Amino acid sequence: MSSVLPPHTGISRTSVQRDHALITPESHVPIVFPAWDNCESVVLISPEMGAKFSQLLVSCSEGAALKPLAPHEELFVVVLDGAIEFKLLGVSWALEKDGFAFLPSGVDWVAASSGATFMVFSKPYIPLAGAGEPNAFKGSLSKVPAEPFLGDEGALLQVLFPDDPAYDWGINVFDFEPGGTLPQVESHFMEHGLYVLDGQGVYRLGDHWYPVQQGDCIWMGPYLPQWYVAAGKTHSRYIYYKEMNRAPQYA
Ligand code: UGY
Ligand code: MN
Repeated sequence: MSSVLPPHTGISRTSVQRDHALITPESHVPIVFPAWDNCESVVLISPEMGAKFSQLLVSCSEGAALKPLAPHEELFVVVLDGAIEFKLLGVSWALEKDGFAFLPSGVDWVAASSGATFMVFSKPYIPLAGAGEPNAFKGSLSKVPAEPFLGDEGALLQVLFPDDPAYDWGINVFDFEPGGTLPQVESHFMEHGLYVLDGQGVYRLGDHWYPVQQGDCIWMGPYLPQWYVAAGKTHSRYIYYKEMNRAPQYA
């Protein structure tokens, strides 16, 4: 996405605070991981800023080859553009735009792409006695049903993970009609990592109100007061990470 900010002014909408962060495209700094050939990654959220998970925006070119960066970490990948093919557990998964996959920790996988932009969420897996092991799965955003959030038709929610305590996190997509809002100012112990897929709005994060738009990323730490209004003339959509199915001390 092109920046609307004038060059050479030192101005950026990026703001990193103790309990939240807004990371906007003009401040992205891509890096190359040795295990990911022909890929550049922007580490949008990481434990370095106080989060317990990571969120990466990855751009791959012709001949890209990837394998797990940290084998103890579970991964969720969603394709924003192009295509990527995963091989794991004896199967091949070809993901195109809107395709997503969950890869459990400890599973050996490789991926190849001739060009793709995708988002990765990852964290160390936290087991729960008696809950079983999470399985790999795949899907497409275009096929997951959207339900009104708390009965509000202006805020539709897609839940991408199975409803199963084996999974210690979830990824959801919110689709707001223009003027749609989160129904309450939320404050909860679970963290969020969020990426705006479409449109624009205003996000309340603690005592700050930030204009946000497609391409922006937000980290919300535990208990951060949060609220959103879709402020543009079109729908706005965001995808977000959330801890699930674990008591606070383990989340
Ligand atoms: O699931 C959630 O906690 C969600 N309603 N939060 C958010 O969108 N900031
Ligand atoms: Mn929330």
